[in-house]
Amino acid sequence: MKDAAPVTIHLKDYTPFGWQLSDVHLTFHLAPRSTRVVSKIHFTPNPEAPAQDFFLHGEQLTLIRAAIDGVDVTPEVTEDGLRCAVPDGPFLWECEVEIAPADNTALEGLYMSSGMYCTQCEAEGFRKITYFPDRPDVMSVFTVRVEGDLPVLLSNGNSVQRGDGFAEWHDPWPKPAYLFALVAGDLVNHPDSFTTMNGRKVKLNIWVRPGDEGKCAFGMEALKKSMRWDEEVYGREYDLEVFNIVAVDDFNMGAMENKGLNIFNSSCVLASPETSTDDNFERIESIIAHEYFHNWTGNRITCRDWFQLCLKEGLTVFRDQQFTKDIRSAPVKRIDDVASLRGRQFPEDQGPLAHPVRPESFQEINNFYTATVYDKGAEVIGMLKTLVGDEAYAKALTLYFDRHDGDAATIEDWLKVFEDTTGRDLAQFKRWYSQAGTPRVSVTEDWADGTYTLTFAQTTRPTPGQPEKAPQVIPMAVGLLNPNGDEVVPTRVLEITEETQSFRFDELAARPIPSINRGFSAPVVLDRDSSSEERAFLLAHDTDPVNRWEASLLLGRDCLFAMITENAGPDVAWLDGLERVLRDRDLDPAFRAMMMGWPSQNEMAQVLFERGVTPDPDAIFAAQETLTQFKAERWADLLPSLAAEGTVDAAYRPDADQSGKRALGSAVLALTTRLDGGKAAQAQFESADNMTLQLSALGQLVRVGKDQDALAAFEAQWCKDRLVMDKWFGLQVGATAPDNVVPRATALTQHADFDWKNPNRFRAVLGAMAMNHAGFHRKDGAGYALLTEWLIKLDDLNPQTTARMCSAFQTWKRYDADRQALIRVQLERLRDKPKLSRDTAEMVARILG
Ligand code: 0A1
Ligand code: ZN
Repeated sequence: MKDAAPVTIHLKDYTPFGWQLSDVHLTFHLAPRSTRVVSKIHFTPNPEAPAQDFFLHGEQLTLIRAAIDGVDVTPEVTEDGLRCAVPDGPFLWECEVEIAPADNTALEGLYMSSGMYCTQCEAEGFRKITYFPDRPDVMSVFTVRVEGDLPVLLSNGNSVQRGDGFAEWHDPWPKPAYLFALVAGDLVNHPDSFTTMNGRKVKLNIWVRPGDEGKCAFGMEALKKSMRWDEEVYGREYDLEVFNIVAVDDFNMGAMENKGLNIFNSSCVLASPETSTDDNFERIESIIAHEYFHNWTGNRITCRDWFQLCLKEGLTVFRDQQFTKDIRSAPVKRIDDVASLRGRQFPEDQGPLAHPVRPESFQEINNFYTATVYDKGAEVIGMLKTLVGDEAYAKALTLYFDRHDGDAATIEDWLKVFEDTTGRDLAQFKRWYSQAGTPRVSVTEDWADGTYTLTFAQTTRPTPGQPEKAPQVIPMAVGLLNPNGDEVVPTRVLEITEETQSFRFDELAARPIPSINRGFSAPVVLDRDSSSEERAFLLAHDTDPVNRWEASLLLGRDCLFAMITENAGPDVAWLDGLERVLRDRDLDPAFRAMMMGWPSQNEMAQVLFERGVTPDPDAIFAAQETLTQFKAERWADLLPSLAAEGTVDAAYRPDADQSGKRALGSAVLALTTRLDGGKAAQAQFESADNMTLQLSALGQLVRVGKDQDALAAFEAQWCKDRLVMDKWFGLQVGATAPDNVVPRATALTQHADFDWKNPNRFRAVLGAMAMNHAGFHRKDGAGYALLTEWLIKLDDLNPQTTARMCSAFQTWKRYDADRQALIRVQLERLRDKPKLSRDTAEMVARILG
């Protein structure tokens, strides 16, 4: 906690650290409130650094002793570190500190979760473990001795020695402190092994609390698939004798790629058919892959400073997306990723929290683990690959790994390997890293004498700190269809570089229908006045699955818009087009399930706002309800056969095939429930033998308010399973009618099992409330007040999770003056809280603007 004025750190101020660290030796004497950490580090002057004071980061540490070359010294200790006079040449630094992991509720540094010791050091948590140059460009070889009376004692790298009450680990790969990890506790192991492409046998372990060992098999298979995939697709081999994964219950994020010792939020690794949904399985698979892929993109090549975060995160997300496409359905995964980008990143990029993929300043780096850095960062890499082609991409990546292995690199280094392999000048492309905001591309067309011309005009609106924007390189994938629905010009990538630019297609027999931004080749907002006939045509004929889905989405938006603003009825032409898609048994059930979705309430609020109409959350909700009811009635005859297609008789498998079918089944159940008042849902709930079916049925019962018995039965069945109970807490707030949201969330915060210090449980209730659009934005402001009350409470204990959840308010300027006033009161109440954390203070200040 800081009372002093916030310090802003700038990318332009980067200077290297004055010393290099040849080796780091750490000894931990574990005790819940008095852990002693002894460090021995050899420092050598860094010839490339300017002269500077010797400063080591350190926070919330009690210094016991410090010595240089064996002689005790008395450094000047401040709130954020220590300064000390040091010799001109190399020297040995020795230091002992005391810390209290049991009192560490921020879950950063060394802390305790369900009786076990664990660490989280990214981004700047190592400084809460000992005094150290805690910055990613300071890399060193670590040897760690852990002493404690616990059965399992783990750290990074390879095991060197194990004895009674101690273990020693050595990691031969130089790494920054943020990749350090230690775990100690009473854990059980799910072991396996993997033989690498060069025939080296690697031990694999997933460590969990006793009782959870039955939930590791899926994660282990996902790990092995990831290891093989990275060898086959990127030529990357694993580089230690052992790869450990540990599941912990209290964790701020999803998981962490510590070298050789990945630590996971238990919700992101533990899975079983009875307790996890198909979506959980897919997410776990991709997170395991993500963390594993970091071993090369993040660990072997790390970031020079935290401004370069997208260097490892954008690339690793891109790689995990590729992996999921390869092992599941590529079109379905792409549509999922596009939907999530639009749902999470676009609001960020178009609101007060907008920042470049590579930010230029921050106060608290933890606030920049964002959808922009991760997901837009991945889109930028996808565009680069589209522009240079697959072969050049592969060559550039090989050069990247060869040239920068062992480096703390920058975005400049990354782009240079592409420039060197392709001869392209990427100066303009680099704007994707430096300019915030979603580019808007408007399209006009012209048709004369067999020549069809598309003209694109791009603009990006001002974002905080960036009033002016320059044109970006936009790879726009376009295909043309003739009026019969045949593809007359297959997908071609048009490279837009100017503010306004035209592209001609000659010798066409008839005026074509364009399919633009195929595969969502660029993360832009497309502005095009197309008729609903044309959209219906693309919905029926487009060969690009993303644009087929998009066509339906746009029709859905217009339909809801007219229903909300003009009291119009549902668009029957759209629904008939959709029905034809749903009836097409040649189409993947997962794709059809996606086509049954439509713009979320949150997305509709944005659409209304963009079109100059102040969104009324109740009206949006009401229109969605009317539309759902209408669909259910209109498709009543179709639903039974779709339900049959969505039924799986074989034993449960969480693969793409079965989960696609179940997704269709669950989309159908949502409509059936409108017709039978919940009968089918109740039957499914009672007979379900897996969590996917059980939870989708429970969701429908909650939706129609027939949930009392089912919720009680579910609680009785699962009260001992923390992760399943998170679903129980979340669903009854997330799926209920708007009026119930705040009363239910309030009641649940008083439930005996509402362990609010656990981030998963806190998010289950308050995150679900903030995501229930009409419930959160109720007119009297009770949703805003409840969230703020809890954020104020959590901030003292866990600033990181508090700050992340502030983004629930990021879209506040969309709403009417009354709601804005109510939100402002809450934001100011949060801002004025005594001892507000630096994390939350920065978020609130940015949102208030
Ligand atoms: N690097 C991890 C995510 C992560 C980031 C920060 C954390 O604590 C502040 C924890 C995890 C990843 O990308 O998976
Ligand atoms: Zn990551």
